Amino acid sequence: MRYAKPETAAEAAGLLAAEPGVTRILAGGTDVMVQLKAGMVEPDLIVDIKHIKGLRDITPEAGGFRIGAAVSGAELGEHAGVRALWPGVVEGFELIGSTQVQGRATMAGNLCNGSPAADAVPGLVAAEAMARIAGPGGSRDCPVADLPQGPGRVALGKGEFITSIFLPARPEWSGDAYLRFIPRTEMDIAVASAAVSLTLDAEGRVTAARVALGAVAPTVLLVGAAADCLIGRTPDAETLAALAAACSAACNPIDDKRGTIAFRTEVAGVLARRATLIAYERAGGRT
Ligand SMILES: Cc1cc2nc3c(=O)[nH]c(=O)nc-3n(C[C@@H](O)[C@@H](O)[C@H](O)COP(=O)(O)OP(=O)(O)OC[C@H]3O[C@@H](n4cnc5c(N)ncnc54)[C@H](O)[C@@H]3O)c2cc1C
Repeated sequence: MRYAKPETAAEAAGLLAAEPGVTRILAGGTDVMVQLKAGMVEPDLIVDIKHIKGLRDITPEAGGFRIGAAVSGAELGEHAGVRALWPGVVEGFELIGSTQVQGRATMAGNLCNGSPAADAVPGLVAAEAMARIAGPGGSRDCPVADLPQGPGRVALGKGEFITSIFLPARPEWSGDAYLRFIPRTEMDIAVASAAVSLTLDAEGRVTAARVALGAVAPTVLLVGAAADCLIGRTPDAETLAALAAACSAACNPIDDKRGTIAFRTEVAGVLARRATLIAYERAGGRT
């Protein structure tokens, strides 16, 4: 197993593209080191991206923020600007692991590990976040929502890796929120989760909405039918019941010791309803 510490994205992409064997990116290492130790993977080449210029930066851009792929949960959580603009994205990422894990784990790593239960991903999808991807052919931008392909699989080509994630600007009267259900209070994997991002008009009616669910299908689900229930309305009981039903209808979960299909399906709707109310309040709406 070889270890490389490139200083540019082009160098990293070149190394990854040229390696015929198994490659892994080392960002925070909170998944990859665990997998190595457990013998789940034995890469021929590990490419550490933490030394590439700019990958540890959080940069204001076009009213939003560009977050380098090596920025940790702790670094993001301490950034007042991102926290104020996208509190739901930050709270999803901050639920990951412990203080130690937060000091290392990255959002791009959480996304690229490909877990259907990854806590950072629903918030990013609800936020319409864009991933900037470097590869042997240069750089491209892709919606985060289009990357997950199934457990352990993401839509990245040979030699490609994420260099940053862009969280866009948002209009006045906007808010987002993320909630998950776990059987204990921390250090567990989501049994179901929901992220909601809303924009309101001056009367408190929803003008734009995105609802994303985690852990209830092979990939994160963007539930357009749930968002449609909110448009033009305030989150009254009838609207929230319709939203919860749309979320439950979209679920296609597994049945395992941590949650049955029926439980996950029900809880996804409950979480989406509750996250909607939090996002609504953060957007300045009054319930
Ligand atoms: C004790 C513990 C508790 C945890 N709790 C949770 C939890 O509650 N919720 C949760 O969602 N997760 C949890 N996790 C997993 C979480 O820490 C990881 O998913 C983390 O976010 C991955 O980021 P990383 O930077 O550590 O990735 P790494 O481990 O460095 O990499 C993970 C994978 O992503 C790939 N990768 C990394 N960065 C990139 C990139 N920029 N471009 C392309 N591919 C890339 C790597 O090749 C590798 O396959 C936990 C882990 C531990 C050890």
